[in-house]
Amino acid sequence: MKIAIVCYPTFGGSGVVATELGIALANRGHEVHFVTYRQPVRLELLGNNIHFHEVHVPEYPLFHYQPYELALSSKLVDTIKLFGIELLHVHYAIPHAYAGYMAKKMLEEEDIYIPMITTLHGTDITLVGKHPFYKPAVNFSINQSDVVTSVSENLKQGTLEFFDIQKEIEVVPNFIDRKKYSNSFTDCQRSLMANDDEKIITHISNFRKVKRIPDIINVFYRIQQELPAKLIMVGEGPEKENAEWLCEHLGISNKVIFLGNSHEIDRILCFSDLFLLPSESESFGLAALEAMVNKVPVISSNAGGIPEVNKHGVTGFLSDIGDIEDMAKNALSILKDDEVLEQFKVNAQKEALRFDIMKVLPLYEAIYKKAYDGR
Ligand code: GMT
Repeated sequence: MKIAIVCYPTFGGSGVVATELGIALANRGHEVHFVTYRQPVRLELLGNNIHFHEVHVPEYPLFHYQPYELALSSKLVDTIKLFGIELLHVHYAIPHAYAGYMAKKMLEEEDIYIPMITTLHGTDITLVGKHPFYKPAVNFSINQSDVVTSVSENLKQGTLEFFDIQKEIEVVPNFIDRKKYSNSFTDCQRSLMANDDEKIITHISNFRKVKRIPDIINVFYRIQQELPAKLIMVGEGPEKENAEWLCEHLGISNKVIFLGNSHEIDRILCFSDLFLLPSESESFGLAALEAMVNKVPVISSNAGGIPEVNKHGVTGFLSDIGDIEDMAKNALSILKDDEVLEQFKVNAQKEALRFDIMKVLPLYEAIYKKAYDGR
C-alpha cells in the first residue's frame, strides 16, 4: 500500500514507534511517506519506498501562533494527491488527527477517499488531550477517525473513561525489532562508563515532570549506599537542571553521568544492569521495553500501561508511584546477587519478545486492509 504517516519527529516514544513502524512497512514492500515538520530522528535512510515530506509553516507577524495544523493538512492534501497515497496513519491525536480529518474532508471534495487510522500514544489523552481547552477537538477527531488504536489496554480504558468515544478502540501494543537489539556488541565499552566492580543503572526519557526524575536520583542514592554503582541519565528536558542540582546536593555528582539525547540507545543499554522508570503516568513505557530487549531488568512504578510490559518479579519489579524505598529495595535485591541479576536479564529479554515487530506489524497491516476495503 501507499501509506502516509504523520508523527512528531522528536525523541519521544510516539515518534519512535511511528518511525520504526514506517521503516518496517517499507521493508515489507509498502511505500511509506512521512509528513511532519522535520525528518524523524530514527529515520536515517530515505529511498525508493521511504519518503519524507517536510511541513513548512511560514512565519507571519500577524499570527501570534503560527498555524501548524493548517500547513499540515494542506501538505497532506498535496502529498496524498501527488503520490496516490491510499491510507493515512496519524500518531498522537493532537493535532494530527484533527489535521488529518481536515485533509480527508478537503480530498472528499475531489472524490478522493482516504481512510485515517489514529493511534493514541498517551500524553495526547492522559495529560494534554483531556484539558478542557483541547477536549472537544480531541474527542471529535478520535470519533472521526476510521480506525482508532491505542498502545495499551490501560490507555484504551483511560480514553473511554475521559472521552465520549463512539468508535471501537483496538489495542495494538508498541513493539521492538529484535534484529536491531541483538545485544551482540563485542565493543560494549562498559569501561568508558564505570569500573569493573560497579553496577550501571540507566534512565532514558524526555525529563518531563511526569517521569518523576527526582525519584530516580533518590532511588539511586539508596542503591549506591549499598554497592558500587553509576547512574546514566539519557535525554534532555525541563527537569534535567533540577536533577543535576539534586545530585550535587546529595553529593553523588561524581557517580551520575548526564549524557543528553542519544542516537545510540542500544549501545548504552548494552552495558546497563538495571533500568529505572518511576513515572507518574505512562501509557506503555517503550523505553522500558527497549531496555528489556537489551537484557536490562526494569524497576518501575505500576502506573498506566507499565504492568502490561514489566512483569513483577520476572522482568523487574513494580512499586506504587513515589515509593522510592520499595524501588531501592527491589533494585538491590536484583543487583546484589549476580545469579539473580542474570536470571532477570534473561527473563527481561524473553518477555520483551512478546512485543516483537513481526507479531505487531501484521496487526497494523490487517487494520490497514480492513480500513482500505471499507472506505
Ligand atoms: O513519554 C513521553 O513523554 C513521550 C510520549 C510521546 O508521546 O512520545 O510517550 C508516550 O508514547 C509512547 C509510545 O507509545 C509510550 O511508550 C509512552 O508511555 C507514552 N508516554 C506517556 O504516556 C507519559
